[in-house]
Formats: sequence, structure tokens, C-alpha cells
Amino acid sequence: MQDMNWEVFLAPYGQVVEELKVKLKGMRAQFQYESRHSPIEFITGRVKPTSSILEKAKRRNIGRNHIEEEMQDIAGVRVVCQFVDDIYTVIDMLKSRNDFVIVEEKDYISQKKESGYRSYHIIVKYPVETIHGEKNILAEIQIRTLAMNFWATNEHSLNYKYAGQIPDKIKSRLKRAAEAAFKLDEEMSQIRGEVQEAHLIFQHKKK
Ligand code: 0O2
Repeated sequence: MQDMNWEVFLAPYGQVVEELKVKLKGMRAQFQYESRHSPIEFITGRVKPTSSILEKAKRRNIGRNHIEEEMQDIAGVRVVCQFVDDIYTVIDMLKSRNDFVIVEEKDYISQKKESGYRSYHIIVKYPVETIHGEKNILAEIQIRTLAMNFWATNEHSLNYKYAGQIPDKIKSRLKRAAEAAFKLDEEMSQIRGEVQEAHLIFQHKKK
């Protein structure tokens, strides 16, 4: 794996991340043009750093020749929504598209992870044009609320700080925080209509 030209290997992944971001931002803009509540609040994306690819390959016992087909999150795009219902609107919109194929879905919302992590992951096979022809690239689209994102970002930083060995005391606090974030999402869903109306009035005023 040492001799691998990572720049060349990762180039199509970078292109997929950029293309998916443009397309998802386009979806968000269409809602805004029509003065409708956008189920998408914001979008981010990244290509997994080489060090993380190597670490995951080692942990999962994935050989060099199998990274492409076995590592599904080298290209990653994150869609952050205001409300839990928006997540399902985004999922439906993704399912109705025909510019990529969905190969797997991971519902960590109804089945939260042991850490407390909640999010909906969709793995897609995305055809990207290269100078050598079409190449199908696996990409992971994570869809989550602002509250889930807040939690996941903080937990991710703590995991990094403690090299994956978060002390038990902090772990249990994180679990409590995950439940609080879930409660917040539930409460916000109850007043969703009011919040959306307020946002539209505010946007209209800005124009
Ligand atoms: P980064 O920095 O986002 O790239 P694995 O990657 O082995 O944990 P799997 O099954 O290959 O698991 O993929 P899965 O479950 O879809 O998770 C991949 C990504 O989901 C992670 O990528 C995180 O972004 C996110 N994720 C999954 N579980 C957790 C969690 O408990 N806490 C947080 N904060 N994020 C999680 P990376 O590579 O870990 O990070």
C-alpha cells in the first residue's frame, strides 16, 4: 500500500463529493426559489484522509485490492436537516433520483449506535466520468438533524482526543446528551409548523 499513488486513487472520490454537493445544494435552492421550507439546512462533504483509510483498512482487515469495493465512506457527503421529518423527505428525494444507485441503507435513527450516535446513512454507487471512461464510485450520504449533528461532531472530537478510548464517565454523559438531543428533536417536531412559518416570514422580510 506504501507505493500507491493516493492522489490518483482519490481524485474520482473528490469529484463525486463535489458533484453530489452541487446537486444537493441545487435541491435546496429549488425549495428556496419556490418559497417552500427546504428539508435541507446545509451540506458538507469530505474525502476520507489517507491516514484514516489506512487505519480503517487495517482495523477491518481490508487488503489494498479490496479498498474500492469494501470501503464505502471514502467519499462522504453530509446533509443536515432542521427536523426529523425532513430526513425522510430527503431520503425519498434521493430514492427518486436516477443519477446514482442506492446499494445500502443504515438506519441509525430507529436503531441508534451503542455510543448514542443517530443518523441515516445511504450508500450509493455513483458513476463519475474520468478521462479513462466511466467509473462507479461508492459514496456515503449521511442525513441527520442539527441536534444529531451537534452531538456527533462533539463526540467525534472527544473520540479523537481520547484516541477512541473515551473515559466511562464522559461516555455516559455523552449517552445522556444523545437522549437530550433526541428529546430536542421531538419537541421541535411538535412546534414544527410554527417554526417554519416564522422562517418563511423572516426570509420574506429579508427580500
Ligand atoms: P469521519 O471523520 O466522518 O470520516 P466504522 O467506520 O468502522 O465505524 P462502518 O460500518 O464502516 O463503521 O460505517 P458507518 O457505521 O456507516 O460509519 C461511518 C461514519 O459514520 C463515520 O466515519 C462517522 O462519520 C459516522 N459515525 C458512525 N458511528 C459514529 C459514532 O458513534 N459517532 C460519531 N460521531 N460518528 C459516527 P468515520 O470514519 O468514523 O469518521
